[in-house]
Order: sequence, then C-alpha cells, then structure tokens
Amino acid sequence: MAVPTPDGYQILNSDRLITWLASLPDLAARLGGKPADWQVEEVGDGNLNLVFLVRGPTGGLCVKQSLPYVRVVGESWPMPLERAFFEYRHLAETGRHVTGLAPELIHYDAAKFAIVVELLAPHRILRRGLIDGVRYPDAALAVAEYVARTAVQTSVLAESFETVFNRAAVFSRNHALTRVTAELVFADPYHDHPRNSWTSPQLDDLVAEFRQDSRLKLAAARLGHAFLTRREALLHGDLHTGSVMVSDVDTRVIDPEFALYGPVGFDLGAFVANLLTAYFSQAGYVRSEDEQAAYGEWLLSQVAVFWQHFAQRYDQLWQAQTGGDAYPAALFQDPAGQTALALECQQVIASLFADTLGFAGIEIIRRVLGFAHNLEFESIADADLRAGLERQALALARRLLVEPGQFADIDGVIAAARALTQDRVAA
Ligand code: SR1
Ligand code: MG
Repeated sequence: MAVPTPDGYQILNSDRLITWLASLPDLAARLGGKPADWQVEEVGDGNLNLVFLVRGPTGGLCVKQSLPYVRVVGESWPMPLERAFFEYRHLAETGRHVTGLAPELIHYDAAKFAIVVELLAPHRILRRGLIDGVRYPDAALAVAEYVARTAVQTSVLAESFETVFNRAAVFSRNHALTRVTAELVFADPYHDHPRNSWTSPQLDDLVAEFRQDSRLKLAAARLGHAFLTRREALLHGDLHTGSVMVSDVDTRVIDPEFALYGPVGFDLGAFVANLLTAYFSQAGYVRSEDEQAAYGEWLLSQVAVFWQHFAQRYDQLWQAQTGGDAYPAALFQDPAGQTALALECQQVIASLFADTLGFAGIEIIRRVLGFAHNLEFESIADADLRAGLERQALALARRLLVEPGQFADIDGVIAAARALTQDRVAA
C-alpha cells in the first residue's frame, strides 16, 4: 500500500504536467511558445522519484516529483512524499553558497510534492560517464568545493547558533529518508535482511564473515551513531556519483532529498567511496589493458584531488569566517591566536579525514552487500568477474572502516586500492 496522499496530489504524467506548467506564467514563459509545442520526457533512473525534462521553443525545465512509494520496488514499499520538501529546502538554503555548483531552484509546489529546477543540458550523470571511461577534469574538484562551502557556511563556524539550530530543526523532520539511511547504510548489510542482495554464491563466505565480525559491526554502529547525533553542517545526504551531473565544462550536484544536519565526513565518504567503486569495477569493462590502467589511475588521482581540494578550501573558508558562534573571531585576532586557530583547523581536518575513510568503507559495503547497488558493478554480466572485483572493494572498505588510522593520508588510501587490484593481476 502506498502512503495516503493529500488532496491536490496526483502522480504527474505528460498531460498533467503540461497543464500545470501552463498555469504558471513564469515557467510557461521560460519554455516559450504554446503548451502544444512542449516536449516532455520522463527520465528518472533513481530509486525513488519521477523526473521529467520539459523542453519548449525558448528553454527547458526539470521537474521532480515524489511518489508515495519507492519507485524501484513499487507500492509494497510505501514512502512519504515529504522528501520533495526537504530537497526544495536544501536547494533554497544552500543556493547562495553553491551558485553554479547546483541547479537553480525555480519553483516548489507543496501540494504536488514537486520541485522545478533548471534543465541541465548537455549534462549527464557522472556515474554513467565514468562507466563509459570519460574523464571530467573538473568534476571531483567541483564536488569538493560544494562540500567545503556547504560544510562551513551552514555551520556554527559561519553562522549564529540560532540560525543553525532553526535550520537543523527543519531538516530533523526528514524522518523517512533518514530512516532509509539508518537502515540501508548502517544496519542491513551487517545482518540477515530480506532487502539485501549480493553476488551469490561467490561472496557468501564474505557476507557470513562480515556478519560475525564484531569489530566491523561496532565500527559501523559507531559511525551510525555519529550520523544520527553529530550535527556539524547541512549535508547533501546521498552524495554518490549518481547525484552529480556533468558536461565537459560544468559540474552540478543534484538530488539533495536526503538532506539533514550530520557529520561532514558522511558526504565526503560517499563521494570517495563511489570514485573507488568506479576504480575497482574497471577490469569489468571491455577496454584495452593500457586504457583500463590509465583510466584507473585517473580515477585514483581524482580521489586525491577531491580530498585535497576539500581540505584546502575548508581550511580557507573556516579561517575567513568572522560571524560564527563557534571559535569566536575576537578570540584569535593576535598572531599567537591566529597560529593556534590554524593548528586547530588542521586537527579538525585530520579528524574529518578519519571520518571520511570510515564513511567511505560503510558506503562501499552497503553498495555491494545491501539493497541499493552501484551500476558500475551491476552492469558486469560475468558474475565471477564481478564478484572478484567486489571482493577487492570490500577488502579496502573493511580496512577503511575498521582501521582508518592506518592511513596517514589520501595517498595511503590510493596505494592500498592500487595494491589490491595489482594482487589480482599477479594472481
Ligand atoms: C530506497 S532508496 C535506496 C537508496 O537510493 C538512494 O539513492 C539512496 O542512496 C538510498 O540509500
Ligand atoms: Mg538520489
């Protein structure tokens, strides 16, 4: 059964969408011409929602509507509609900080649970580009910039605690999707749950091992606790490579419907994990060995670019702040104060690094053993080959999760990933 829907809510289709947009003069003007001239295409390929692209003679729009259930499962998994509201609020709250790094918010309809944003063209989903072996030189850097800006600017480093507490209170109501994360990311993969799936029987031994590994389960639970209790900044909440759209010259972070206040390392870890799964899946694709190796190295280089750019910008943005209630600027004006603050900032970044590795491990594990898998592994038809590559990813994930302290820096993570894939070549 889908959840009951309020009056005024109807699942959109092409005709209903055109009628609705025609009733909104600003939106109709963007499309231009007459409604009969507008082309509608439903392109949603995520797990949850409908996504329409609408093109008119003078412009385009993207419309995203919540369904009262999980799209990929159907009505047997009901899901409240409010996620559209939280995505809208996230875009509204962060828009001024991330102009050019996220789509422009154009409209929100509270009755239809639908948001309208600019149509990004000729963009495509980053994950799909990576599967095709395309290099996007600025993408990882742009996503790092997005995380650094939102992490500092929506936190008490930059704002009064009243502003932050009020905003956090709004997002603390994002119960449905926070529950999805609490269960699918931090719990399900570590015990027997009907939603889980994995490449079986090839990975059965590892699944059994993980479920008996108290150290691993404690590390996962500890991060789950951090996710639910540490309100460092407004998070995107689902920052995988399917939540990023790219063209050759532009990168935008989309889909912040899982938004909540939480630990910044959660967003960072999600993106690092998805770059790493792209790396580990490489041998599953038909490319020459040279090409595979070169592209794999490029993916690893982007892990470094991502972390290093984030760390550098987080440091700069934090130290440029004067208006936050945390680390009041008045306390650190003198040279000794400035030195102490700079050191403190480096220590916080070191602790964000450890968080990032742990959350990356969690994300890899849930994408291989949980409900929502990654296309880069799923599209490898040969199950033995796929399982071998997933095993490498899981080996790194386990280390990241249980022993993040073993990695002195991001180069250590990259070296470990490389060593795992070379073991396979040598074997
Ligand atoms: C039921 S939703 C499953 C997953 O899809 C979304 O993209 C999130 O990653 C979520 O965990
Ligand atoms: Mg999404």
